[in-house]
Amino acid sequence: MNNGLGQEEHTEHDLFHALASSVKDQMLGSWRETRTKDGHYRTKQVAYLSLEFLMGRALGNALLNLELTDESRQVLSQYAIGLEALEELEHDAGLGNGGLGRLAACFLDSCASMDLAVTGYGIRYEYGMFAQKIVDGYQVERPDRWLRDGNPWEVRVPNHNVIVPFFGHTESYIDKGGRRNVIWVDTQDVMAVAYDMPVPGYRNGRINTLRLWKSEATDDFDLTEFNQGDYTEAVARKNLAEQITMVLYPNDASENGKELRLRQQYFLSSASLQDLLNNWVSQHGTDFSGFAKANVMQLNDTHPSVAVPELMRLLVDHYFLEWDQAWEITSNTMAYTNHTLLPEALERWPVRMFQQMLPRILEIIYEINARYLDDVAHHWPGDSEMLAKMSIIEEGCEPHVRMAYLAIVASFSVNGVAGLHTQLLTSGLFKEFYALWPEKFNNRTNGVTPRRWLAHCNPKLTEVLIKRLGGEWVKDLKHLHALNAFTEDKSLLEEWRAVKLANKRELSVMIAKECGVEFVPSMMFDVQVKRIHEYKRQLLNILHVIHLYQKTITAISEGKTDKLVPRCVLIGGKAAPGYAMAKLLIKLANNLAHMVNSDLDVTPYLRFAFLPNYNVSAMEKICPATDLSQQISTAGKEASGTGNMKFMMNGALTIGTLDGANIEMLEEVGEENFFLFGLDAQEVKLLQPNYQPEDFIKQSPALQQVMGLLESGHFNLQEPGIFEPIIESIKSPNDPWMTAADFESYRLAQERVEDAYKESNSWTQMSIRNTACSGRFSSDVTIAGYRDKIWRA
Ligand code: 21N
Repeated sequence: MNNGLGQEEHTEHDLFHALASSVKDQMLGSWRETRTKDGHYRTKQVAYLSLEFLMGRALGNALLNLELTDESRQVLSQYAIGLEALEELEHDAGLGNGGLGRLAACFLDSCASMDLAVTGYGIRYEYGMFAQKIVDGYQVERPDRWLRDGNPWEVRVPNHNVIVPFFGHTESYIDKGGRRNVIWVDTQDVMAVAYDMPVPGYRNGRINTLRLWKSEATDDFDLTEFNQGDYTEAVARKNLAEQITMVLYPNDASENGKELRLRQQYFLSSASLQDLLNNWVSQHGTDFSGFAKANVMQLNDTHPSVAVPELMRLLVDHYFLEWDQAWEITSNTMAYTNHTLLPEALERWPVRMFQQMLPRILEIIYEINARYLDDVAHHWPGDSEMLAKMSIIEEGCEPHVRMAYLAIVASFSVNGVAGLHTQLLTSGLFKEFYALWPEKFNNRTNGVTPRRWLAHCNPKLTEVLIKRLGGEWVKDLKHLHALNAFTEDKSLLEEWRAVKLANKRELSVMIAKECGVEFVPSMMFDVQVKRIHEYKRQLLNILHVIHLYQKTITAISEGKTDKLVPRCVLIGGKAAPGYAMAKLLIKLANNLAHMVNSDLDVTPYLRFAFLPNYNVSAMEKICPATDLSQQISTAGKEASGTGNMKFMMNGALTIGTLDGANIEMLEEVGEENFFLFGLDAQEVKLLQPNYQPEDFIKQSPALQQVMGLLESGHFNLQEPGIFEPIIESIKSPNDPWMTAADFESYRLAQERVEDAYKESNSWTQMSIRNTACSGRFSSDVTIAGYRDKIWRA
């Protein structure tokens, strides 16, 4: 191995870069071969279009997939730093908010590992997801300049530059053949420069590509302004172009409506489609008759759905296809994945914004809409209400473009991300579309890659698994089922317990460092890490910690502490910077943690920490060390969840509601190995109209006590009244998340957890069964579904 590590390398940081660069160099040959092979279009090419790719670190994953871990360790043995420590020096590529972005990253790993020709297209944000600091218990956001020290993985490929137009206006003319053509003129052009990142498959020689676009000013920008002497104006415009890919929007699960966001979406969509068409033309010329058979674009939510009218524009305006021909191609290449049912997350852009920024695109959307509404009129003759309801344009004093409708109309496939989610889509949000085109709708339950989320992040468990089962499970996770035969094997139980304990020890080192709280490995580790959102109900968890705190104090005063099951509770996650309630929940968690951890009578039984800056790399340490995974969203609100699967794979037990993929996890592992509680989606919907939280509070002495302590100001002695909005939300009949309604059921489920945890052997057996039954949640299974049922690749 050409390790590239010269004697002159001094800092550990240089060493990281040297190793990473050398690993990348070793991929270059296979990378080129993969490109050449796929360039011949023998198999279908898939473009996965996403505004987010939450890749995390690349080194450990690359070494695992390329089978270079041992060799690297050897090379490093002559230096004073271990491989794990070196891996820690890499900045996370935090180019995503949460589940949707991380799903895209897991999918890339699965596609490469399953030898599929899939290219990820995204944005090379200069600033990824913000870094979260906690100051006085409050979240403070810090910019994440992840490229500061350079990115050893990326390759700038300027020969793939394309130009993306903005603003201007349209004109039409009749050409020599008598055809009316449209040109979009006086545009402000932005250059898209491709940066490629390698995506190595698991030990199969394939290296796929993640192509990230950076916006730059075009070289000949504003020549007229220069000539008129407006030098400074012209240079200032340069910044406008470069702003587009400056920063990732950090509002997960809520639409934000900012103009710059729409510019990012169009920039990504246009650049990626131009790239795909350029590739096609260089191979086949301008005959597009075979294009739809050879290409498919998977839209990761509606964020890149402006790709629909953009593909029409390129085919009609640039390559002069007839509308019907272009529509045939577009509607046979687009596939749309929906990730949420929350109405506040559905993207709607003001028509006025399109008119200004993308005038040609708006014309095309109108044309698509007019033709599609003809179909609607045929299906529901005389029903003008239905026309208004299903129109891509939402009328009103400020008309909007409904992006989900645009995506559905143009796609041959629309999928949800878990069984319940898809069912709710077809029976609720999109039911009229389902009536019109039932054949478009399908479910693809999410998954996570077992390479990163088991083999890489949990080497100790991996060793145990390999010893018992061999290594096939890394490529086919269903093999883990064989573990079920070993649940009576005493030596396996011993090893399993020892691995969990060692992982808990490692996590407690991190928690001590990041939170200043000592987590004791012999205590139960109870974890909820995910974005902070009311629907995910971190509040329910916090209320339960308050209950445990009261229960512990009572037990101490009554001398009955022997009944307590000692536990360490961890919450982590980021709040969208503009989401006041989510930020207040973080403050409450931190104040509560301070109260709990400073009571030395309590800490033998209960400890509580809020982990700052939860991200992909933190999860790699957290999920192998977790005993109990909290998946407690209000039923019907969490589309799928994917953290739930990472915990299950690593042998955590789940306390959860019948929501998202939890339902399928429960199905796989059985009720006896899962702590189920709460209302189901239907019950939530039925209760909603006459919900009386006060009734639930009255019926639960435990919740009454918790509310009493919260309302007394016990957790905000120096800050009177600050938690009023939280207290109000629990007591409001309009609380859509119904926290009070599920509290008692949750508390009882937590008691079942304690009883189960006391029986160390049977707990370990349950843990083994969870890992054994997690095979269905490999993203390889999910991708096999996309491949066979959507892509036909
Ligand atoms: C998640 F700011 N959806 S993260 C689901 F405008 N949507 O909640 C989860 F740029 N993000 O249940 C599921 O497992 C996961 O997807 C994978 O399917 C997420 C939406 C979003 C909205 C706006 C913006 C950014 C992201 C912003």
